[in-house]
Formats: sequence, C-alpha cells, structure tokens
Amino acid sequence: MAEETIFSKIIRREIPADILFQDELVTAFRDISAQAPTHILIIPNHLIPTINDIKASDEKALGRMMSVAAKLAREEGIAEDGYRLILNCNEHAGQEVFHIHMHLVGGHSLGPMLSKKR
Ligand code: DGP
Repeated sequence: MAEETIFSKIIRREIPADILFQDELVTAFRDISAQAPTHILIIPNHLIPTINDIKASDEKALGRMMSVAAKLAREEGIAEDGYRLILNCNEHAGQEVFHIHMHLVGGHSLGPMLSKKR
C-alpha cells in the first residue's frame, strides 16, 4: 500500500489549501510555492504515487485532470497566451510529493522547456 501524502489531507480538507476545483475524481489547488503568476496543482482524488503506477482504471481521473486544466486556464485568463502542464516522475524529474500532480503554470512567458544544465 502506498503511503498517503499531504495531498490526501488537502483533498479531505483536513489542512488548508486554496482549492479552486473539486469533483468526485480530481482536486485543484494553488501551489504553496508558486513559480509563475498562475501555478495550480491538479491531482486525482485517489492516491497514485507516480506516473509509473498508473493503471487503466485511472484513465478517467487522468483525463479529467486535463479537462480541468483547460477550464482553469480559461478562468485564470491565460488560455490564449498559453501555459505549460508539467508532470514530474521520480528523482531525475525532481518529484517531491508522491501523489501524482499536474502543475499548471502560466501568466508570463515561460522560457525554454528544459534547462540545459546537467
Ligand atoms: P513536485 O516537485 O512536482 O513533486 O512538486 C510538488 C509541489 O507541491 C511543489 O511545487 C510544492 C507543492 N506543495 C508541497 N506541499 C504543499 C502543500 O502543503 N500545499 C500546497 N498548496 N502545495 C504544496
């Protein structure tokens, strides 16, 4: 059994978060350490630790994460100028919280997709 993270407590509203959207499948809230004018995390309500753990039965929630990202981008007024959706998996990508989350970032020009540093 995968261990719950702080995100499960946010989903259950046991700890505070700026929740922008929640339905039976996903929850979206502002990132606590925003790296762009808009920085929202969109997560499945059930625990999937990493992208490597995705099963076919998760596809409905994962699809909902995408449509909620598009809806929130429109609501934030960044849809036309553009934005980036980021999913980090494990150490090389810098994943810190082991409950899948999609970062929705935008609000200014985001620069190159990847750092050239290695
Ligand atoms: P990642 O590196 O992809 O695992 O990103 C984790 C993100 O989660 C990071 O941008 C900060 C955010 N985060 C961590 N803990 C909390 C929290 O308690 N509340 C909120 N709103 N965001 C959090």
